[in-house]
Amino acid sequence: MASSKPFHVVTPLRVSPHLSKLAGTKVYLKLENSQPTGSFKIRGIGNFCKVMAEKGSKEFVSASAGNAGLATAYCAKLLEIPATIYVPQSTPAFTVERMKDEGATVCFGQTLDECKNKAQEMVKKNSDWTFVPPFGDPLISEGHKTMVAEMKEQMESKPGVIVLSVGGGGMLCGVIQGLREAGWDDVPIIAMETWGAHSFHASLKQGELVTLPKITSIATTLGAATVAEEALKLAQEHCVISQVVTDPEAVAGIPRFLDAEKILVEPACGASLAVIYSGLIKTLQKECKLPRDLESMVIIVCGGNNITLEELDRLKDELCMNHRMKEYVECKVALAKWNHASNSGTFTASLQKSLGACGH
Ligand code: PLV
Repeated sequence: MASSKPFHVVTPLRVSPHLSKLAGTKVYLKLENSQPTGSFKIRGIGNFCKVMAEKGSKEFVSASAGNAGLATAYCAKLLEIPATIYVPQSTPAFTVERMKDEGATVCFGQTLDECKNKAQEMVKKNSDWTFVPPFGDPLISEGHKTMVAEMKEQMESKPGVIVLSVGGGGMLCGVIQGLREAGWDDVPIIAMETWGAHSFHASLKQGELVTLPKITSIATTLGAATVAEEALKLAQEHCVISQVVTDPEAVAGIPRFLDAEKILVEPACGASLAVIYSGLIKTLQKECKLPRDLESMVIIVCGGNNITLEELDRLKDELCMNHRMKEYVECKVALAKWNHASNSGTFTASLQKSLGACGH
């Protein structure tokens, strides 16, 4: 039965000497990875499920890339309400297993959008069932807002900037609303995404919602083809610096962060860490988008379940293969051009060497 206590816990906020040294400013980590379901998602989803249970919902049906679904399964179990979670095929087996361990039924779709359609169809047929969205509901923002209220309690003064990752923009909405309530309206936000999951960046640039034709990033939990309308609206009212990194940049910091902080995170979270590991913070300071004497920054360590050491190795291999393939194609194009120009049809030693270096 629903209790008055929230499902999320108050997470630690602590300084990272390792990242502070690299950034040249005091870096705080808001450790959302320490939530019971391994990511910040439980804050918003927990609030949503609690309210829906009070309204008499008899079953939860969610569509998620992993973390929102696990949060739904966890809350449903505590509320003694059955849950069905639709996940894209790309969701790792160990995340699916964790959802099942919480008692949920797991079904599959090709993409997150397909999962959403299937889940909503199921709910339409049952009037007392509830669709639990991964983002984009005021009750979800309401839950995510608590992160900022906690920061206010935990910090002596307001942060110079907050770094967070954007998928559908639920966390962004909650943080902006939380900043308003805390009287920290002037704290800028760096909103991080990866190319191939950059629907927020594209929308902000265009000034209207943009739908990506396909999610191609390996940061699958940032893979919302379209962000929530509210996220774009709030971002247009607040100082939000939208930045996009490559998949290799999002992954490169993960082992370094693990070594230094003993915390293993998903690429979705690696995108936020790339602000420091890829030197973005210094570029933003040089471009005067952030003050040079930045007093402090908070990185929301959003966490995530779609990662293990084995999965990290697999991702690194996949990225390396993609990189090699790109180099191979570039070499082939150069070769075709050369052949065309010389009309000799023979391989040059140097091009052969280049192709060899690409592993072909
Ligand atoms: N993940 C959602 C939506 O995916 C999901 O279904 O789990 N960091 C992590 C670890 C996340 O799991 C997510 C969202 C985000 C960041 C981005 O949060 P959002 O969607 O509120 O911007 C597509």
